[in-house]
Amino acid sequence: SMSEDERHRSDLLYTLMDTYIKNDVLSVQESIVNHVEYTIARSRYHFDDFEAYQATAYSTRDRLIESWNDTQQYFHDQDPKRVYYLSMEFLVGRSLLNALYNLNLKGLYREALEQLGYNLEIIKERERDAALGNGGLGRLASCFLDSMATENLPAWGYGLRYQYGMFRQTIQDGFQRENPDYWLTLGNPWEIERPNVTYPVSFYGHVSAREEDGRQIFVWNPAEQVDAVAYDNPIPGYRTANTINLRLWSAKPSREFDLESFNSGDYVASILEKQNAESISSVLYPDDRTYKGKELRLKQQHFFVSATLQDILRRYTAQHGSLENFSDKVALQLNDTHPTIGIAELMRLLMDVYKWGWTASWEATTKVFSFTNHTVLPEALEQWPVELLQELLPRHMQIIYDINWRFLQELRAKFGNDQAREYRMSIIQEGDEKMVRMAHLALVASHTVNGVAEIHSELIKQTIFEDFYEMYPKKFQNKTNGVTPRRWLAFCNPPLRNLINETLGTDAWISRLDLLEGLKSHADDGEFQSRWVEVKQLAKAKLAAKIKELCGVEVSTDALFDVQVKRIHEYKRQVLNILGIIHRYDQIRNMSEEEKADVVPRVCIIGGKAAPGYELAKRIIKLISAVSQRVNNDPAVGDLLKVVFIPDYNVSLAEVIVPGSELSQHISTAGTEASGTSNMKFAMNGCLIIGTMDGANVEIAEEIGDDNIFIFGALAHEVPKLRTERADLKVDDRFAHVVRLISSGEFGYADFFTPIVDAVQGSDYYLVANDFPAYLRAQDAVDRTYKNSSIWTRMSIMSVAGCGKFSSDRTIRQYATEIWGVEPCERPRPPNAPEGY
Ligand code: B1H
Ligand code: IMP
Repeated sequence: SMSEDERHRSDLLYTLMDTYIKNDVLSVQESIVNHVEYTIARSRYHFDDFEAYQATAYSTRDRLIESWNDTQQYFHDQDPKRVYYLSMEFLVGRSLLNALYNLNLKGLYREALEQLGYNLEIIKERERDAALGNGGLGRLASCFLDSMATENLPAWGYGLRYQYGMFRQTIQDGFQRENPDYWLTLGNPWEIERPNVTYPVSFYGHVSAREEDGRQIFVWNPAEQVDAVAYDNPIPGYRTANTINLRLWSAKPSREFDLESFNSGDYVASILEKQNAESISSVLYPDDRTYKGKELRLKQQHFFVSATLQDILRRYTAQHGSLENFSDKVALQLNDTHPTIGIAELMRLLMDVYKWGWTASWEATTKVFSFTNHTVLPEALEQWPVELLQELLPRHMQIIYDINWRFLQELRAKFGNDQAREYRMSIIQEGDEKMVRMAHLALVASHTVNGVAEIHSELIKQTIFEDFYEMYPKKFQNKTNGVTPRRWLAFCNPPLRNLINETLGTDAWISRLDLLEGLKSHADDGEFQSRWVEVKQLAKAKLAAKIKELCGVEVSTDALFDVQVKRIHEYKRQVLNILGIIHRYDQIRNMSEEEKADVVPRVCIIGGKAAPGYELAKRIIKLISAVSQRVNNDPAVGDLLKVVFIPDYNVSLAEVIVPGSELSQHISTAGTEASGTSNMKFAMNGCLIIGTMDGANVEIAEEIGDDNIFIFGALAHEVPKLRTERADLKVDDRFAHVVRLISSGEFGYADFFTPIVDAVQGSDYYLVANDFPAYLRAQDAVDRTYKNSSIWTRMSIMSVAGCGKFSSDRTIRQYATEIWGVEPCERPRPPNAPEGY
């Protein structure tokens, strides 16, 4: 029953928009050239590769916006239960090729650009990585977004729009230098600023109480207010019409100016002080897995969750008229404890703003939150001083005390009067400096807690969360991590993708990774094997060129490419790797020419960032550099061994390194690496793994078969005892010898390396000495196997064939059904959408 005018308007809009952007070469060219001229304001007759990249990105973004708008409209109309993934980190990497591939437009754009005189493969390199994360935890969040979009879940990600992402690492003289990553300087075509989506976020001040209708009402009178502005980043699913949203918050001076400071006379000083607000979202903390009690970090956390929850509540009430049924229709996932202050913030919003009582608020809060733990390392567990919380967020501190009081009541009801237990489990840690244990708050208020690999999920029940497991056994789950097979196989390794497509006769495996199993029956086929080897050689050549470009070292693609790339941390044991390399070097230089003829040549590739304040990790980088200097310039070694440290390891480098690797090292002390996700990426690309029985390695071995992986070392349950006995360990002679080479100055800088030497000779917390002989044995097995190309290649094929489980699509489906209770909501393809859209 539209009026005539309405129908006319609707017809007009339909004609204007019904086209969607046309999928023919000329239309794509038109769109790109239009953006050159009208968006970036360059001449269509002269634009360079970077400008071509920008215009192509804007053209792609137009399509994303169409799909984003229609998907959000569809979610609104269908009104399914929604899930929000709350994470302080999203390690996005580059977006151009990912978007074009997911939209199935890569070929079209390549052709359109080619006729204009540009090469897509070249211009895509001009995109800067969005590095809004540290490592595995942040990249996992980005893989999850890709899978949530692909699985058509009504989901959004929420995070912070840091102006400085993960620092850029350079190596000077073998030492790490940190350079700021001001990634937004040249603009970011992928984001849509929403100046009208803005929320005030408050800090400091005091709480007052008053009676209202016989109830106590608390009022927080904050002393500082900052605005959060939304930036939307469209996340397209793979070959679906759904595009979901990653909403990132940026801090801006509050629009409300507070009269007091402005009337105090110094206008300019007041403006400058307001400008400080922007610092809240300016920089990503680069401390991976170590908690530092920085006030600004807590401000970031509160800023992030407060804006997010206000946004979610606003959207909900706008659609439903009230908050009724809120907790049936919304799931909130906490990525580690970093957003845990959101529990107190939701309680505050429900009670103080929406005027709900405690019971209703608590019921809703505990129904919506679930929590993922990513580490058992004690130094990573977040604890905020009560004093700091009290000052920064007085109302939240009050709520946390109330939550704790009720929790302790529950504890007494269940276990009677058990002081020791209360002391251990309380959300407040007593002592000289009282602390709020964020993990305990998350555990009490979440309906589910999960670990990120089987072994890790078992360990948290036995160690850090033992008491909570006893109290709430049903809350505990496992969700083994996964990675998106789009970015990490299909898009980063086209030759392998094509070979798999041809062999399986379909590309359906790209969204149903279990289908890779079909490769098993080809594992022994000689002809297939030689094509497999060819594919790997292509990727090795690309990696070799990268190494030449970044390190200036010429490496032979006939050598075995052996890789360890990840954050530098003692628990990941880059030291075990480098000691093994020194041992190999020492052997080679003492060999006769005859013996040398038998050596499998190796290129040892190491990369990763050390947290700027982590001294020992920085010394490890210097040690690797020093060893590589020595080895690469020793004529007695030649091509038999090369050692390179690749600077500034990041997502887009990983996309070159992972396909080009043949052996990758995941050698953490058993029980320390919660999961690892690069292990999955390497295995998926036919790279064999040398690793310990830790994290997801355990499940990878199970899936691909333990004869297809090189496993060594102490087991997690043996580690505690080995630590107590470490002082009495009779260390292997070869271990003593290589350590002596370092301390005697063989690689220079003997004094500088002393803390490394002391760490492995002293308490050796990560049991490097214990695992050294087993590690060398495993490396021998690697060499022996590599000599038999057919066996090696078979193992490589079996690795890929067994990787089905490690798709983040599987992980996300499990979260959806076993934790969130959300279902797919697939937007139907528009009837007038062009072919392949
Ligand atoms: C992981 C972190 C982490 N675990 C604190 N914990 C951080 C902790 O900035 N912070 O304060 C940043 C990161 N990251 C990793 O998560 C695990 O070590 C990996 O084993 C795991 O694969 C990954 C994803 O689950
Ligand atoms: P893992 O710790 O080896 O499992 O690596 C996790 C993932 O984090 C890698 O596969 C990369 O995608 C990503 N990553 C990006 N930059 C870094 C970094 O500097 N250190 C570690 N991981 C990184």
